[in-house]
Amino acid sequence: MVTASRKPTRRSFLKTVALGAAAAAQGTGSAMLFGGACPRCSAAVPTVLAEPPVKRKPNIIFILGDDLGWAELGCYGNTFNQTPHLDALAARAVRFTDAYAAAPVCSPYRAALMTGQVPARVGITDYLRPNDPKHLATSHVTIAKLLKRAGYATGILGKWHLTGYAADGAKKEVPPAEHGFDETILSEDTGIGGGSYFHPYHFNKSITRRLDAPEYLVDRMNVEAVDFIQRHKDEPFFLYVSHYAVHTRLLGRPDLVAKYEAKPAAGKGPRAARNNPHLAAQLESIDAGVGMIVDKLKQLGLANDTVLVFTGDNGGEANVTTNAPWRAGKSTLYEGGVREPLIVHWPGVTPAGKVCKTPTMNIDFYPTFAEMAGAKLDPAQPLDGLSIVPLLKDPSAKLPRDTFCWHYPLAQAHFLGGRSAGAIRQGDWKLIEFFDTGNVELYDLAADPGESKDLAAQSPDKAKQLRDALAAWRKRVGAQIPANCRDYVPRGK
Ligand SMILES: [Ca+2]
Repeated sequence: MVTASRKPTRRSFLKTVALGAAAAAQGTGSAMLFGGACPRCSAAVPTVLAEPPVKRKPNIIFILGDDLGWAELGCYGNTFNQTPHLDALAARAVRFTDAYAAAPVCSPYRAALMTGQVPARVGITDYLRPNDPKHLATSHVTIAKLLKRAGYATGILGKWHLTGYAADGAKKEVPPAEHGFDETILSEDTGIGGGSYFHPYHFNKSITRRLDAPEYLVDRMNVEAVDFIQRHKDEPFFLYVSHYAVHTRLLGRPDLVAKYEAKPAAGKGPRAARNNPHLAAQLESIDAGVGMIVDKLKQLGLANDTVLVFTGDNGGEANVTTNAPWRAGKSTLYEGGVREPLIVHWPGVTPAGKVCKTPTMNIDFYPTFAEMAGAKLDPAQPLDGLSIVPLLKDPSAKLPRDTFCWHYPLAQAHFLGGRSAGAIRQGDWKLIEFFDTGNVELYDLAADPGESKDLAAQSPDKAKQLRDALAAWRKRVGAQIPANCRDYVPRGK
C-alpha cells in the first residue's frame, strides 16, 4: 500500500514528467516511464520513454593536413600518392571542389577556423613568428568554447600556431586551453619548424616517446586520436586533429619513402618538385590514421554518431609538389594557394559519393559545427561564414553568397614567392590586387581555371567593379594595415 506522503500529487507528478522530458530532450540522464493520464486529475500528459529517443549529439572530428594542397589525394585525381582511406571516405561522403582557405598560410587560416571570422577581422593576416607579440585574443568565443558550452568534450591534437611562445621570448603565450580545449595533446611549446618528424620533437621536448623507436610523429598522432575517442566514447566530443605534416622539410617514414621511390616517375628526395616520395609517404601516414579513426568508431559503435571532416590549411609548396590544375601554391592568392581538398561525412545526412561545386571557405566550419551540435550561437562572436549544412544535405544546393575576399598584407614577399595582396572571387570572376605594385590581375575561372590569361586590361570595368568591392569589404571588416607594411596602399584605404 502506498502511504499518503508517497502518493504523487498532480503537481509533483507533472514536475517529474517535465524533468523526464527535459532529460530526454537533452539526450542525457535516464528518464522514467510516464504517460497517459495523471492518476489524480486525469490530465493528459506526454509519454516519456525509459530510453530517450533523441539521438546523441554528433561527435565532430576535424582532421587538418598542414600545407596539403588540393591535388594530393587520389579522390582529387592524384595518381602517384595513395590515399585509400580518404578515397573510401569520399566515396561515402560529400567532396568539395571549391573549398577555400581564408588565407594562404598557417596562422590566419587557423584564426578563421577557430573564430568563424575572416583573418582581416581577427587581425591575424600572416603566420605568427615564434616570438610574435600577437596571439588569438581570448575575447573570442572560439568554436571549441561554443561546443564546450553545448556539452562537448574538446581536444586539440597537434599544431596550434595561434600564439607566440614564451620559450622564444614572446611576452604572452596563449595555449589552446585558454580557447576552450579541455585537452591539448602533442602540441608545440616553442616555434614550429618543419622537419621534426621523429622523436624527440624539437617543437616540444617534454613529449615522452610512446611508440617503438624511432617514433614517427604522424603514427603517434594517429594513436593519440584513437585514444581520445576511446576516452570520450560516452559523451559528445570535438576532436581537432591538426597534423604537422605535410609541411616542409618533408620527411616520411623510411619504409614508406622506399615504397614511393620505387614507383615509376618517382621524384628523388624530399625536395623533389613532382611525385615527391616524402610527401607521398607522409600523406600515406595521415591516410592510415583516417583508417584507424574509422575503425575505432566502428568498434565503439560510434560510426553513425560521428561527423568526419578532412581538409588542408593552405596550398602545397609549389617547389615540392604541384597544385595543378591550379596556379602556384602556398603564400599566394592564386587558386593553388587557397583552394583545398574538403571531404565531409555526416552519417544519415550526407549522400554517398557526391561532389559539391558550391564554393565554401573555412570560416564556414564554425556555424556548420554549431548547427550540427545544436549549439546556440553567441552574439558576442559575429560570424563571417555560413553553415554548409544545406550543402551536406543536398550537394547541388547553393548558399546565399557569391563573393569571397582575402586580405594578405606583407612587409616583404614571402620566402616562397607570395606577394603582398588582396583578392576577391565573385561568381567565376577573380581579381588579385597586388599591394606592392598597385597592379591588379583579373581572371575568369570558368574559362581559365589555371589563371593564365589576365583580363584586367581587356575588361577594365569588371576589374574596377571588383577592386571597389574588395576595398568596400576591407572597410566593412576593419582590415588593418600592419605597421611594418608602410608601402601598403591599397585602393580605398
Ligand atoms: Ca600551413
